[in-house]
Amino acid sequence: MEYEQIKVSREGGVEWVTLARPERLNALTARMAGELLDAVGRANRDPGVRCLVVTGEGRAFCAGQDLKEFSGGVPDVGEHLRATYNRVIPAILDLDMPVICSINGVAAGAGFSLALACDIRIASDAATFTQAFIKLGLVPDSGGTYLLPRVIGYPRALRMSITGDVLDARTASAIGAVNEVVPAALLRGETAELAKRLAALPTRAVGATKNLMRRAMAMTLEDALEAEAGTQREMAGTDDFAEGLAAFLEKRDPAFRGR
Ligand code: LHQ
Repeated sequence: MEYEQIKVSREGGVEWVTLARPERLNALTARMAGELLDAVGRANRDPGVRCLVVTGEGRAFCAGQDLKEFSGGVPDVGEHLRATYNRVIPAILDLDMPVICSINGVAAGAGFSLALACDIRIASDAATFTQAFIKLGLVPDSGGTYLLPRVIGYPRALRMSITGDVLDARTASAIGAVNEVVPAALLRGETAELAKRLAALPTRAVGATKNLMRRAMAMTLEDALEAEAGTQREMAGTDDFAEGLAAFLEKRDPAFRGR
């Protein structure tokens, strides 16, 4: 698939996916959602990719749905969501590798949801966050009702969602909406460094940890213990476990290969 609205580039084991409609603050379109889905699927099938970074070009991360696309008439919004973001968000959550969202500017509406679907959020000090939906008379979508309460807790998530208040990066960090905040000029370098570190991890165990933890949120302890036992058995058969164990016994750093 030819990409028109995103850019994809590889640095070592790290795949950078950049939303690339800066003149519209990287607002999402059906086309962009299709491209994101394609890029995520390709990364997951490529054993050379062991970490994915999502970021935005220009001064914004993502302003959510491109509202100008609806100037000629609003489509069946339910069908639009099912065909677009409802496919992209689970694809990111299900990626068998760590996903960093490098938030370079405003993350609004579905753009905020996109950031919430990633595993680690690193933000520029110029970034802002808003559940913009309510200002349009809409409810959070693209996983906003599911992900935000899990990330920052129900009371804060509900308040953000019904007020549409804009959080600055420092506040977002204080309440756990982002993992870290760095000066804007350092964002790319800090993201690259973190991504490189994550890409050197035992990728299968990282992917399985994501999967287990997400499922465990809706499990009993007994079921979570059983799921851990089954997955751990699988992990104990990987090359990376053999390497991790050998490195420990030989008192050296492990060299994981992601398999
Ligand atoms: C935009 C957008 C935008 C188009 C800025 N679209 N052009 C909902 C409904 C149905 C189906 C599926 O999904 C969804 C999910 C959603 O995501 S709903 C939420 C949609 N997003 C919003 O409501 C956010 C709207 N934007 C804003 O509130 C502000 O633009 C933010 C806070 C993002 C940034 O504010 P500023 O930094 O002051 O920038 P600006 O407002 O001056 O915008 C710059 C340009 O970007 C401007 O265009 P212009 O031609 O006037 O220079 C905006 O119109 C355009 N833009 N967001 N979502």
